Amino acid sequence: MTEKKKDEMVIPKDHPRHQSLKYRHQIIEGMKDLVVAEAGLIAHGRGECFDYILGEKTSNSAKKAIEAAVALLLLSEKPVISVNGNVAALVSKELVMLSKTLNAPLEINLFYRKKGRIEAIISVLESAGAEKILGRNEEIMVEIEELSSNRRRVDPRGIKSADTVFVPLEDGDRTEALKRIGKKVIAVDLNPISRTAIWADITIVDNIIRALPEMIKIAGKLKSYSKDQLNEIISSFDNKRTIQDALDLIKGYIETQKEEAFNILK
Ligand code: PTJ
Repeated sequence: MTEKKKDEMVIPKDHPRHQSLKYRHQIIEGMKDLVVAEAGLIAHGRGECFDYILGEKTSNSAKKAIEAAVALLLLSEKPVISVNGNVAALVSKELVMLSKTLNAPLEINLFYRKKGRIEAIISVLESAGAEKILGRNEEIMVEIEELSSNRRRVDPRGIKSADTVFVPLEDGDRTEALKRIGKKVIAVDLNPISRTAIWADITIVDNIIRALPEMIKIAGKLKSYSKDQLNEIISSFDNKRTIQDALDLIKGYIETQKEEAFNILK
């Protein structure tokens, strides 16, 4: 983001929703720069809403999912990290760091393929230190037939031949399609009952903004683990439990907030 743009969006540090407003502005600026699709603003708003009712922090259950996700990525022969506009705008540096730590390439894969978006995202990732970015060369792209959206166009060196695909926040049809063609899927999604969340092998119900730094931290730790230790983490993980925990958390949060609200309203 340029200095001028930063000045335009000064948010007082003591504002109670400073962090949230900061990321909103990143998404808005990202949209002006073509990094983020117009619909990305709506997706972000939906995410904010779920984050709010999850208490805006990484739950212990999400931490377990993060650990399992990192273990699976470390054990995979050909892991790949899929990048869309929202994640590029919000966590580009973290994407690059995670990609380097796990030796998993970044592949740009978009739902809305407006002209200029791929180039805009490449520019953001390169500024964040990315050296190799897949999904940029239209001539070599192939299709996943099981998928009808724009996301069917994938890089033969990346998603097409990967055994594990990490899909940070996105629409649901791709996870289903990837599962049908035998891929392992790890997703980050604040909505625990989205199709992505339900279909993924490992669902991290958390904000991408908190989940990626945590993944980088855990990757640093698990890199020295043996295959047996990593397998042990995966076999003791239960994704159904993760979804259940997130829904319980939401129920509990709403109950507490209801009590507090009615204390004021009475
Ligand atoms: O850049 P493109 O063209 O590939 O398009 C990206 C978007 C996000 C616009 C596209 O994939 C889309 O429309 O997604 P959906 O169907 O709106 O789904 C987005 C999901 O991500 C929803 O379940 C949101 O709750 C969730 N979400 C939004 N922001 C975050 C999030 N999950 C985690 N962290 C967030 N910050």
